[in-house]
Order: sequence, then structure tokens, then C-alpha cells
Amino acid sequence: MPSPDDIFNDFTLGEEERLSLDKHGHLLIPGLLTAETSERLINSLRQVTQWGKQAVKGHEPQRFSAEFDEYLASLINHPQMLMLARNILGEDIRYDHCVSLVRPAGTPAMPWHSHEYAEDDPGLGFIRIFFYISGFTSDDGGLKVVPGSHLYRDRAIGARTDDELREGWIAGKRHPETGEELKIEYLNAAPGSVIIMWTHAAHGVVARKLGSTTRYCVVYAYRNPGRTSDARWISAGFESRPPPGCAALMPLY
Ligand SMILES: O=C(O)CCC(=O)C(=O)O
Ligand SMILES: [Fe+2]
Repeated sequence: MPSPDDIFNDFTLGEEERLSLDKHGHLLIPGLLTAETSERLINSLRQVTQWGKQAVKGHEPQRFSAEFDEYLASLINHPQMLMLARNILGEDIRYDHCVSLVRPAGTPAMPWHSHEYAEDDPGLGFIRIFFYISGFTSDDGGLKVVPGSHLYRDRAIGARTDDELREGWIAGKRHPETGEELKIEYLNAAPGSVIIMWTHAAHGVVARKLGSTTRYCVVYAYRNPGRTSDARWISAGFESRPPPGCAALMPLY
């Protein structure tokens, strides 16, 4: 049984999981979030969505979610979150952002893309920890990926459709370690699943069906310090007055 302070059910990210993450670029952990965490997160995300209606440009509640909600902020240095991030990135880590990814019924697909960080230095890692509170299916708000694509550390991956990606970026490329041809994988996630992804991985999101429910998700990002980060969504005010215990995680370098 999880204790009341736990956000995750019993789980240790060991060598096997680390190898899988490094090989594929993502790791799906089904049902990791406790029921209570899921409930609190949904309340927080609804609140953040409300704030979003009066968004100020440059400090949008969606992008700076932890700055608009105390519960979301309290998870930045939650012991289980830090353990997960440090098991992958090593001891020296920084918080980079906390973004709400709430997709109501009818939300269109998100095109293929990747994200940047230290393209020239594979020693500097950047991970995203997605909390897929309501889960998704591969045809309804699902995340799709290209296992192995993260190893190219290419920030410029982009395509509007699966075919465009297959005929474009993927064409002729192989997994640098296994030699297998790269291909698209459509994920399915049970409610409460967590997906960890290296930031350079190619990914896109399938449209949320018109008759579906709202897909609730929030992503926390951590990285090794060493380079600037385009996605570092931390306001000056939040950086100078971080949540309790978070000061060491805030600096850029
Ligand atoms: O909404 C999602 O599932 C993923 C969104 C995304 O591409 C991102 O946060 O980088
Ligand atoms: Fe993305």
C-alpha cells in the first residue's frame, strides 16, 4: 500500500528499465500514479485551465503550471520524483518546466516533433516525465513515438503526418545500436501511467475523439546542467522564490 505522501505506487527504476529507456527513447510505466495523486492532479489541472482563460503572454498558466498551483509545485522536489529523475540523469539535476497537457474531446492531433538540448553533448541528458492521469488509447489522444530516434539528438525533426515522417526524416534511418529500421510506434496507456522520454525523441499526439472525455496530463522536465535550455519555463519571480526545498534545482547552470 502506498503511504499518504507517496505519488507513485511501488516501483523502482532499475538497470533493466534504464536500458530500455536508453534503447527505445521512452519508458511506459502503467498505473504508476496512486489514486489519490491522480485525483489531486486532476483538480490542479482543472484549476490551471481556469487560470488559463486570463493568461498573460509570456507567463501562461499552461506552460508555467507549477507557478499557478501549489500542489503541482510541491511535486517538483517530491522524493519519488527526484529519485526517478536521478536514477536516469545522475545526481546533478535541474528542474526545467512543468506543463499541463489537457486535451478535451475534439482536440486536434499534434504534429511530429522533437525538442532541443545540448545536441553536441550526449553526456548532458534531458528527460520529460509525463503523468498520463487519464491514460489514452492509440486512436484517442495517444502519444506516438519512433523508438531509437532520440539517439540522433536531432532537434529539427518535424512532419505533419505519419506518412510525411516515414517518407521524410525516417527514410533510410536505422537504430544506431540495433541496426533495425526506424518505425512509428503507437502507444496505449492505462489510467495513471507515467511515460519517461528523452527529450530528443520524435513524438506526436493523435487527435482526441469528439465523443471522448478530457485527457488530463502534466509533464515535469529535468536535465543535467551545462547548456541553456529553450524550454526552461521558470519565471524570474519563481526562480527567486522557489517552493520549499527547491532552490538547488532552479538555476540554469
Ligand atoms: O500531449 C502530449 O501527450 C505530448 C505533448 C508534447 O509533445 C510535449 O509536451 O512535448
Ligand atoms: Fe513534444
